[in-house]
Amino acid sequence: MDKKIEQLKCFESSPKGENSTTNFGVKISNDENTLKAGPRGPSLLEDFVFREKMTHFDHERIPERIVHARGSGAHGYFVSYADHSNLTKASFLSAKDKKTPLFARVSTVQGPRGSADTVRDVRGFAVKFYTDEGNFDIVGNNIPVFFVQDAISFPDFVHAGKMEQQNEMPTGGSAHDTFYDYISLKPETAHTVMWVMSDRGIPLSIRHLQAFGVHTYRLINAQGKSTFIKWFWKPLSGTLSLLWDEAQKIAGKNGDYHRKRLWDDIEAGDFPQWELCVQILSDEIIEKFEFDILDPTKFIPEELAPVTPVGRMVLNKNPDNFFAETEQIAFCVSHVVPGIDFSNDPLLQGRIFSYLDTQLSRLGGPNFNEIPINRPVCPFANTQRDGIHRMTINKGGANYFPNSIDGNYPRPKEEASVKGGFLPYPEKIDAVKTYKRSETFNDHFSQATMFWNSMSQHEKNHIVDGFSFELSKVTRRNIVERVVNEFLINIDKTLAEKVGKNLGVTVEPKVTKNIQKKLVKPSPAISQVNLLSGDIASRRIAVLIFDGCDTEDVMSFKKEMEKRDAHVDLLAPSNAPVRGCDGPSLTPKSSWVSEPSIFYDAVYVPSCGQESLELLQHNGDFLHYILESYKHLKTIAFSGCPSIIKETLRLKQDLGLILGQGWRDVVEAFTYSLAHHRVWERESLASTIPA
Ligand code: HDE
Repeated sequence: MDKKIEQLKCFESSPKGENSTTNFGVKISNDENTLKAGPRGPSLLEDFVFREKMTHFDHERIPERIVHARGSGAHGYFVSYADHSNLTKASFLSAKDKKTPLFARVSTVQGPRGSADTVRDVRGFAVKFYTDEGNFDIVGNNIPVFFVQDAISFPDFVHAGKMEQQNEMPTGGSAHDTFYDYISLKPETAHTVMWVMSDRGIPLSIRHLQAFGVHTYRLINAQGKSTFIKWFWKPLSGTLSLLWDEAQKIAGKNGDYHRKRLWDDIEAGDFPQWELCVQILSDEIIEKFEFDILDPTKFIPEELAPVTPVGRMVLNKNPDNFFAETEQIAFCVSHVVPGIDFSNDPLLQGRIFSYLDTQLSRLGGPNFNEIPINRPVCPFANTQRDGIHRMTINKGGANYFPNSIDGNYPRPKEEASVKGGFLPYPEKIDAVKTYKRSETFNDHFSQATMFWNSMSQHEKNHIVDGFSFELSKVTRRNIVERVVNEFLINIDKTLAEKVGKNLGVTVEPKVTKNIQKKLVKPSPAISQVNLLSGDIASRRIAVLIFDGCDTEDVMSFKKEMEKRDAHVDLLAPSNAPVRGCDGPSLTPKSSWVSEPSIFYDAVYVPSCGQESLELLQHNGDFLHYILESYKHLKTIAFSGCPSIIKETLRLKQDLGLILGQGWRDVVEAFTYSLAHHRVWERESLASTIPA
């Protein structure tokens, strides 16, 4: 068992076979009636059992995170691929196969705790490594750049992006006036806004997210050598997204979609995995890079600085208690370990302060490090004492340093650099205090344009659709016009024209002062077309079963897909078992209505007899299932009954709409198409489908 899980075990409580008591151990004799003056009389103040229970309940909520309130977490571990001590003395990277326990939490940013998972938003991706030299947190996002360059702008940005102050709308979305007002007045947001309006803003699931540390950090080795790096998480399942229509429908049908998919995969033993990579920024690369490595609105294309895997993260255990673990975990950018250090990125510098500060109010005081999920697995000691909910019983006479009473303990490690104490990189600073921002941060549009130019045609279409949808919700016309004529136009003329056309805005570019633009080469590595996993492992397939279907065909297809590590669910018109044409009945997991096509990546319809075929042709739920899957560009296979496709639905057969006689006929084409995620060639035809 890993060290963290072992540590958490000490705090577990499972009251099997135990009688209930008050929190102070007094056995409770009646837990359904308050103490009253007679059965019909008033309740008595002396009823301490009732008062304790009710008081606890009244205080069961803590403030939710101001951003990233909605999140899902899991335990896991990290395995280092090698001894990376040439780069860093961080102990978790010091040996091949070294295993470190961790907890990861993935979140949306804007919405409150109860908001839907599939809204268009940035996703937070925070990982706490419980290393043997202290906790190390990488608090990253699924987008490699950030909206603003300096931490002092963060509160304004968040106020503008979250629900509007007068009416708390919209919940968890950026499609509103204040967001677009702010970004169009703040050109440095352009690059990140492009990523959010792209498919990256609507991920398929948590295991399909790429993630990034965003800022430049330093790695320091035992010789004191510093290397600038960026952190990069690459999902082994590929980087995949939903379609916007799908994302919106899922938000209504199952707000917990991402949370559930992660939970179910882990319960099924299908553990999500990512490679942790570093992008090493050698002096040569930094020189070639046309932007400042301290500017968090810029990212360094993989084509310029390759991304080297240093280890692998596996999420393999769901929390036992959401509040105790996922809610109370406290990520802090300041949690670094020897061998890792910060850069002077002004956004990062502000974050080093903000995270610790926010935990004080969220978790109620300075002892949040003692909450089980936050405790390091290595020993810890210092002279900090007392405060709300202090749990440690510090013994001995000295709560100060230096002291002569307790042998001068606790005291810092001598020769810290050699023996493992944290030492900052001794960067020489000789500067004048100023509020000025570096001029090397001035180019706000070149990389936004590069992002656009790196997209495939369908990805570009989605960005146009994303902006058009969002801006159609903005009520103030002057803001919409400003977005088109002073913001999008500086990114790309076609983008501005297409969005302008959809909104009825004439493109009349305003001359924006101080626009400096460089021609930056596209980066194919950021197009999701190039980020497929190449297989169908972990993908979800709906097999539609019904009275009269061929059960042998169903079960053989299911087995074939499971061999390829896909998840297969049998779904029927209702939750009742169906009768197969050949005798045996099949029990569905659920019904077509409660597990609609939007929850799946592909659909299979087994062969059946003529009688069933006629019933299917008149079953609205069935026809809707197929049409909606078709509209969402999914792989669909019919191992018989092609007349439904050809005559009833009049759909055009394509690479992802596979018709055959029996499962053997369709299985390879089905696998191939699903491995490509969606049938993009179908997109314009699919827009004609009324589903
Ligand atoms: Fe955060 N951010 N942030 N952020 N952030 C928080 O800390 C903040 C930024 C990120 O699962 C808060 O514990 C400032 C960038 C994640 O618990 C708060 C600035 C990146 C999470 C905070 C930023 C992030 C947070 C709210 C600009 C990606 C969720 C609750 C200077 C690199 C962690 C909390 C979790 C959460 C502040 C910008 C990622 C208020 C001041 C850039 C993943 O402290």
